Amino acid sequence: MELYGVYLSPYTRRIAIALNLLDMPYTHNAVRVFERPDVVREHNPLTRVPTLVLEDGSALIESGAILDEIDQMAGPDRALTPPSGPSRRAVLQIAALGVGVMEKAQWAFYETRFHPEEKVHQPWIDHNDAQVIAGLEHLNGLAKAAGDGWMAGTQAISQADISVAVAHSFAKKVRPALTLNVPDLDKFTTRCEALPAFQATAL
Ligand SMILES: N[C@@H](CCC(=O)N[C@@H](CS)C(=O)NCC(=O)O)C(=O)O
Repeated sequence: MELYGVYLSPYTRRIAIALNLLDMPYTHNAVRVFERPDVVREHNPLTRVPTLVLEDGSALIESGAILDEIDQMAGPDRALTPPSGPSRRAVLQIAALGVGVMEKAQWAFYETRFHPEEKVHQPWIDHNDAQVIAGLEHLNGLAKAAGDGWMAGTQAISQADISVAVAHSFAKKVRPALTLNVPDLDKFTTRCEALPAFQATAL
């Protein structure tokens, strides 16, 4: 398998960490999609990462759909999102909060990255930043409730934990000026980032 995209992309990073946790070997193609769109377009008509190219040459796109397929390959006992029941809902909903934080931090970041100064709309940046802060504060409460356990109450690390920690680290990286008061989430993310599966994808 070949995973396209840099680890600064939180969507790419959550795929890489899932593959690492499941001991599924892959080659990492750290292509910068805005610099080499041709490399990505060859496999993904949308020219976006993550794109995961399988051994048979077929390409998977969209991180949620890719993770679903990875879980299918791993089987129900190892899947990072439980196949059914209340814990599946909990994992998916917490992971969705993480993905929402990723998107909002990305949009605030893109506003200055891709617009000339005179076209940057500060109220839109503020709108997204406020949602990043609200999302992370909510996740701080979940981290507090989880204590030394996992976010969705699972026995082992799940996709909820991966997506939350990746989102938090990404938000801190691309929105460094935000004032965040999330001590329990800080502790949780530090714990996740210390795991070998995360370390192998360091930002
Ligand atoms: N919803 C998509 C988001 C993917 C995404 O936004 N990727 C960014 C990099 S972080 C990208 O490829 N941007 C290039 C572009 O949109 O032109 C997913 O979860 O995979």
